[in-house]
Amino acid sequence: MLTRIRRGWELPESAATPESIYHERRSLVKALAAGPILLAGGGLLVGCDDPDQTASSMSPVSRAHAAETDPTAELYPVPRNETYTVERAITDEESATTYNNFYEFGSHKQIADEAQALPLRPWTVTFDGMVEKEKTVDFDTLIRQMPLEERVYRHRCVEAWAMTVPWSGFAMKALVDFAAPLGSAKYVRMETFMDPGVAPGQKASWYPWPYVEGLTIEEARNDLAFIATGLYGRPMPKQNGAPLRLAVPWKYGFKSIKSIVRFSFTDERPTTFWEDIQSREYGFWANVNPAVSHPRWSQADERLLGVDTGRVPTRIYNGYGEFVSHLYEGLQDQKLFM
Ligand SMILES: Nc1nc2c(c(=O)[nH]1)N[C@H]1C(S)=C(S)[C@@H](COP(=O)(O)O)O[C@H]1N2
Ligand SMILES: [Mo]
Repeated sequence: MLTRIRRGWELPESAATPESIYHERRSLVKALAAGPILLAGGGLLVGCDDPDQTASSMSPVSRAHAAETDPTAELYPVPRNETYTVERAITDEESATTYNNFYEFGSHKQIADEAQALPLRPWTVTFDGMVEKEKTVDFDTLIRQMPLEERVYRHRCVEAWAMTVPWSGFAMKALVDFAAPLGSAKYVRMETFMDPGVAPGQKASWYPWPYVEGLTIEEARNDLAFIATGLYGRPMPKQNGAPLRLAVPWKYGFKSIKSIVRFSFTDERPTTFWEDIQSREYGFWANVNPAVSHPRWSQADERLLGVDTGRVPTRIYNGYGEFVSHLYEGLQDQKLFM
């Protein structure tokens, strides 16, 4: 039996590189003892710190542009909703599309090349559980029924790095209305695609694949909860969670599940991917709070991707308290900030 071990992104950035190499070597040794884990494409599931391993003639950003052949490309750009404009500078596109967390493609940040293997069409989205009528719809049909807009949001990873990016997409509220949940539904559980043939990380059996996340219905209907289908005025790059991913900017980044295939409505709180791995460190709520440290590092400040300005203070609810703090009144006894 493999022991669950800490993975790269569970570490603060300062410690991530050396420790993840250490842990991943250990996990590799254990995994090899349990049987070979040679992956499709000939790679081994180990920390990939060697830049040559991800080098290619075409940068991920160029490939994001190549997504213009996407059948939804003509929908972009979409009008910006200025309600959510933030005071921070927008992160450069190169940083936001080349420094990613997407464990399906590796437990390191340089997964943009590997993620290009993900086939995006056909892509269906299933709505099931406590809904008026279960249904599966084609993404290209679904997106055309949604009120598209652009929102500039801050994103705060639990590892204490942050970015500010223009997402295109639609309010999650519109998707919840489309799903027509029953009045008795209390949570929405979301699931990422499952295809170890294209996503070698999913061959790692010590993770509870597929990636699962969840929100309460009230959170999902909150104005800030957003389903992102694009980035920087174009369809979503694969490495950022194409064709649709969640963006809940008041929560740590791991809540913002990528490449979603299923929305299930339920009256039971779903167990999420990271909660399943390490519930002492990653909870269901995961609201950003600089005053509540992660068990292994401080959450007081953060590093902005792509700039060299030093660390900046982290804010409660990542600065979005005016929109969301009311959701948590009366829940103070719960672990709202992990
Ligand atoms: N399916 C899936 N979704 C995921 C992840 C993942 O590994 N798999 N990583 C999460 C984490 S930890 C973060 S910080 C964000 C990163 O999004 P970005 O790569 O677009 O910055 O995606 C989140 N969504
Ligand atoms: Mo994250």
